[in-house]
Amino acid sequence: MQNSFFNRGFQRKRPASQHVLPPGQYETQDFPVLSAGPTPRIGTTKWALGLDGLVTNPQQWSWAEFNALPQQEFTVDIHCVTQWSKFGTQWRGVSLDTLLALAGPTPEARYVMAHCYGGYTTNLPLADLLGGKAFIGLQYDGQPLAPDHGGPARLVVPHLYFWKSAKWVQRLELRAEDAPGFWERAGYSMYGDPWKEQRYLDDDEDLAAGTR
Ligand SMILES: Nc1nc2c(c(=O)[nH]1)N[C@H]1C(S)=C(S)[C@@H](COP(=O)(O)O)O[C@H]1N2
Ligand SMILES: [Mo]
Repeated sequence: MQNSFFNRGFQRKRPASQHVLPPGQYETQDFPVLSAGPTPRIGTTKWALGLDGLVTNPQQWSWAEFNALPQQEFTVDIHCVTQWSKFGTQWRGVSLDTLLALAGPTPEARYVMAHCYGGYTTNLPLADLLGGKAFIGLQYDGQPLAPDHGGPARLVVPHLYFWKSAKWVQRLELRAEDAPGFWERAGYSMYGDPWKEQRYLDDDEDLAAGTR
C-alpha cells in the first residue's frame, strides 16, 4: 500500500544527506584547477616516488612498481581554501597505509613533507596520512589522472584543505619536526582543518589559544 504523501516526505530527507559543507564553503560541480606554477610534464618512464627520511626501509618506486601495489577506490568530498567544495569525487589509488607499512616509520617520525615535481611542498602530520585517510591518486573518474590535476600521481588528503593534497608528488619525507611548505610559508595554516575553518596561520594561533 503506497502513501504518496508519506513517500514524498521520506524522500525529501535523503538527497545529499551524506555530504556536509564545512563553514565558509560553497558547493561546485566543476573541478577547478589551482596550481602555483606551470603543470610539470612527467612521463611515466622518468616518474618515481620516494618515501624516506625517518623510516627503517626507504622506498623508491618506479611507475611499474608503484602500479603493482594494491589499489583501492575512494569516494571523497574535497574542500579548497578558496572556498569551493566538491562532493563525491571518485578516485583509484594506493592507500598511504600500504606505503607507510612498507617503509616502516621510526618512533621519532611525526611529520611529513611532501615534495613535488616543479618544487611545490606542503607539510602534514604523519597521523593524518594513516588510518585510511590519505592515498596516492592514479585515476580520477575512471581515467588516468590528468596532468593539470596532478597526474600521473598526486597525494589526496580529503579531510584537510586541498592545498595539502600535493599534485605531481615526487617524495614524501618523514621528519621529527614540523616545517612549513610552500603555502604555509606564505601565511596559510600549518594544519588546515576545513571543519574548524583553519585557513591561515592566525587561525592556528587563535585555535591554540582557545580564542576561536
Ligand atoms: N604540486 C602542487 N600541488 C598542489 C598545488 C600546486 O600548486 N602544486 N596546489 C594546491 C592547491 S592550492 C589546491 S586547491 C589543489 C588543487 O588541485 P586541483 O587543481 O586538482 O583542483 O592542489 C594543491 N596541490
Ligand atoms: Mo587551494
